[in-house]
Amino acid sequence: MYAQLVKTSRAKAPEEMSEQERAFQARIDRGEKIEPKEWMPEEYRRTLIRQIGQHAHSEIVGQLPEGNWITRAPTLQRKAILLAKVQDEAGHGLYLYCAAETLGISRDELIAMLHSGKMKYSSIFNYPTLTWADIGAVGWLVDGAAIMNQVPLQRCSYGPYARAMVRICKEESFHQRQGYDLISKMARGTPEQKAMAQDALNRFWYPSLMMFGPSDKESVHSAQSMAWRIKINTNDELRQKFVDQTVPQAHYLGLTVPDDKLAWNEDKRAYDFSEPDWEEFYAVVRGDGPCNRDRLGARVKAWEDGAWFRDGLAAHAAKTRGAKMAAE
Ligand code: BYC
Repeated sequence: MYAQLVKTSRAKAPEEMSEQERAFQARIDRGEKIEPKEWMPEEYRRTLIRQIGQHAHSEIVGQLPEGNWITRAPTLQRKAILLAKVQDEAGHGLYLYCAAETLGISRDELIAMLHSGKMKYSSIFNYPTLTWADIGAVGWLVDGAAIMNQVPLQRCSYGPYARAMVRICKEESFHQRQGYDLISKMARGTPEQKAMAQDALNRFWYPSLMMFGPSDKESVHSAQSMAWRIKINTNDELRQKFVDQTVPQAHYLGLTVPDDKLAWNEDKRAYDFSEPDWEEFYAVVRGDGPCNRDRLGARVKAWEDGAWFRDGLAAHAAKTRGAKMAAE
């Protein structure tokens, strides 16, 4: 069902397309939405399964670094907020798995591919949350980067994905706001709290920049995905927007972005900044990040521990169906 795509850094040219593919591309160019039962090129379908599946997995795995802090939240209010946020992320995973299922793949298949390492999830969740300030940094930076990437996806060409994004983006903005609120309390707190906020920014800055994917010249899928409006912006465009939005927030909080080369460039009316360490990025994506084994191990264990419950649900559904049929 899912296969690794042929690596290509360019979009298919019109002369390489069949008549049907040209008509499909014309629909996309007119801004029409593609719906599940309509004809689509096989590669379009597979690209969507890859991206939506990876996005869904990111939401589910993304619960782990924050879930880790629910029992240690410093106040009842912070605990309630964090609980709501982590619960939202489970919901986002569900909308996205449902959107992927409209493309003819089951949730079980997607989850099996996550567990076997065949499908990815966002690199960011392979970094640990070491202190309470990290929960602020995750909301401020990680959710901030996520929104930057997801707002344009509300306009993507595939109807179910675009519609799922509308609700997800609304919830993500609450997530980002709570992170900013948390980190500002820390940044304006005691010297020790401010130091924790700075340390969290130091550790999460570059991993957050990596969330947008490799630089445009290394991005294998961007050209074709943008032609199909599965992606609306390039990785570098969104990374730049994120830096431009976040640096003034850091200044306002009295925190220092850990980048000696960071400077406002009046000509381009945007910041110049250092690229993340791409070797580290690829190592994390390959499975060699600080927490990859723990994260995947936790997901696999949760799946195995929940087998009795899924079996119970399936047995109950079969019984109810049987009773209904007998009554008809
Ligand atoms: N991490 O050709 P490229 C959240 C892979 S969750 C891992 O540029 P593409 C949240 C990429 O898959 C936010 N892998 O790819 C949840 C490809 O490998 P394959 C998640 C990455 O797809 C809980 C290769 O590198 N958001 O918000 O055109 C708590 C080449 O890359 C990453 C989404 O998933 C990465 N960061 O562009 C808090 C958004 N980047 O598949 C928050 C939807 C790249 O060929 N996804 N790779 O083996 C997208 O917008 C795009 O898929 C990406 C990558 C921009 C991420």
